[in-house]
Amino acid sequence: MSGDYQTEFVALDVGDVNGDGKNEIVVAGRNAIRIFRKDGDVFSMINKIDLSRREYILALDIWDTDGDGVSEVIVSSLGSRHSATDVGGTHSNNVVSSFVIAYQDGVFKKRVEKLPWLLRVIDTDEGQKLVGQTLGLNYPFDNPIHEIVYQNGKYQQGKDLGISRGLSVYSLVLAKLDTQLPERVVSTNDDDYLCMYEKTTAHVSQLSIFGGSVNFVYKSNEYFGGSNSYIQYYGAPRLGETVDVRRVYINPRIIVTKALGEGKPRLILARNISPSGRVLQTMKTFTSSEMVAMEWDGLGIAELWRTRGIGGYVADFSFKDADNDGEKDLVLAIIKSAGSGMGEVSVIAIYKFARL
Ligand SMILES: [Ca+2]
Ligand SMILES: [Ca+2]
Ligand SMILES: [Ca+2]
Repeated sequence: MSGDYQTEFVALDVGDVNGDGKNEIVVAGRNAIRIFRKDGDVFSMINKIDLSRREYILALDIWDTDGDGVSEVIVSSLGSRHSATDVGGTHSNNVVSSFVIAYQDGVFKKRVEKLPWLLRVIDTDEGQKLVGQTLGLNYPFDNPIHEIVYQNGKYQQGKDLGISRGLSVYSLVLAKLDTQLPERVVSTNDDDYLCMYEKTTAHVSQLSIFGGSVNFVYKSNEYFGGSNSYIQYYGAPRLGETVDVRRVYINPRIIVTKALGEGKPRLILARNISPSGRVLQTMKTFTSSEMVAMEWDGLGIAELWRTRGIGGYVADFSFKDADNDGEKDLVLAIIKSAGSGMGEVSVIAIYKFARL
């Protein structure tokens, strides 16, 4: 466990971002990125990159986009066309302004900025892919999800991955959960249920009645994910409502992993727990959480294990070797006091996988 940081962590990932052969833990707040190193019992911050107050970071991934052996920091950010106070505010002011930080000549710098996609590195049956989704006009996640490739010094939109429009790029994977199954989309939906869909370019609203569509193959009974991070947008007023400003929450990532010596993939998910339930769309207060592993049991996606309750809200997590001992660790960005009005206190927790 790291010390306390008086800020709200929003995203975390692990990888070798400076090319020294060891992994770092990279954590984003709303407009700063911190790079940590875990060496034995010593946990230290080796770099902090302060960004403009106009940035509003939504997500972060570590991945080697150009294949040179050193990973880049891929950051999804919303900028504002207007004042900083509008950032993350009304959708009409939102403009996606993502960027990639690379280590060059001994310093971390923005390699490219103002990328138009909400970006995520997702697990697929063919390995990890960088994917992107432009911001939808009526609903943030209405647009198709494309692979993003790095070619000739530029990030470019590649092929459409056949993921239903309407699904968020941030909380999905493409997985063959059993050898007999095709690769399918596994995603936490807006209501925080875990869903599985066949690949299709149809909008998810056309598939959204479970059992009513051959493409909608599974929906969980339990909640997963849960987030305090959101994009606001204008939607058509619903019956009985006058306010048309909506929030869509950025659900935490889903990770696919395989246990050693086993062929069957499993999903690792965060579950943030709110004493008030998930009723109030505009106020989610999570006071505790747990990490859950799930696998396909032939009928549905069943729980394998879960951690003990965690005293805080999990903003993001990674399952990579964070302390460089050769074994993967479950690394969590935890906010201990989200929504308390007392100011945020964040910590990084590392669970040694052997102990799970
Ligand atoms: Ca390194
Ligand atoms: Ca690289
Ligand atoms: Ca480790």
